[in-house]
Amino acid sequence: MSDSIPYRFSFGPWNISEGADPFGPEVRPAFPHEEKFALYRPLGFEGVQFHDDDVVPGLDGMTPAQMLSRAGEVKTMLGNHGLVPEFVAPRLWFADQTVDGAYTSNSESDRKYAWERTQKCIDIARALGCKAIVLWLSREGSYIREAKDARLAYERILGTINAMLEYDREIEIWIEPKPNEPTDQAYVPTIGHTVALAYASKDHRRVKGLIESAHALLAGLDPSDEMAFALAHDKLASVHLNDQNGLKYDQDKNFGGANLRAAFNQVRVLEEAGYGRRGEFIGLDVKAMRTQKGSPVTVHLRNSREIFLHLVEKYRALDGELVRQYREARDYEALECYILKHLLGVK
Ligand code: GLO
Ligand code: MG
Repeated sequence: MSDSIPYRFSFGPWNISEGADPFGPEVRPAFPHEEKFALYRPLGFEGVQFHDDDVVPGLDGMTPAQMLSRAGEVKTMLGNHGLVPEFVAPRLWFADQTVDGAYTSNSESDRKYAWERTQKCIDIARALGCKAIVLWLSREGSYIREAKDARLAYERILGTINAMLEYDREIEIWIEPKPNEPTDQAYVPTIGHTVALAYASKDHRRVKGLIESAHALLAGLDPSDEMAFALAHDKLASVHLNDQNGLKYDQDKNFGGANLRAAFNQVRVLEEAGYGRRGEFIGLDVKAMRTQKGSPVTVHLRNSREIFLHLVEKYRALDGELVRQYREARDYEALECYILKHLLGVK
């Protein structure tokens, strides 16, 4: 496998996990956050994805000065490890005030909390030297449709995006769509919704998308087509590559672990568009299996990165002229057979 392929990889500290699920105890001891950063480079990763409270734990109870000083310390620590922050995301799903959503909560005071928290997240990102804010709109949705005015909810989300663009004129907002979990139905379920919100915003050039493979699959969509849609609008800011075995809970499986051909097609679409040449990261939002022994468990990150690079090589070894001829002849039977044999490594 060639490591000369110039892709930059990232993950978030939550991807080294305790193996929790709702039906049993955690199976691995918590691994201290601060010690995770030393693991990135040896695993082949240089980008760190953060939630605001990954950078500044307990930020709700801090003064702005305390918050910014802690963010400054993390910036120095990243530099010492040769790492860069890819994005910071406001964690709008743990506080008492976010039980019913954040920007779309029915409570005015809770919506105020969400906005203040978002401003703090932006301040933390800037103190860290990072201009990208990811919005995974976790609880913006409903469990029953009558609970919220959905039209108003979309207006509130757009209003927040515009307020963020005004609050800091240099940041970019990357929306990570997801159709469900923890809510029954989420308000920004697909990249189509994200791109529409971007164009409706006051500065669409600064509003983009982050596509997670599993989230697209949960919406019943093909991740490579979702990526192609965003790329066609020059709105693919980042990806969370992983995999998902059908319509169930969000699995965050290893990239290619459920459907190698679908993983190949994501790589193909990214390669065809020259994704990464402007510094975009290959983010891997993968979780180790609950059954895996050890602490910390990081093999899933190493393996997913390796599979990605193997698939890049597979794409580059594809006979593009043959593909072109099959397309022109509308011989998709032959094309499919060629692709499957190519993936299997047989002639
Ligand atoms: C959950 C999401 C989550 C986000 C992360 C960054 O389903 O994938 O892991 O990617 O919170 O915003
Ligand atoms: Mg994700």
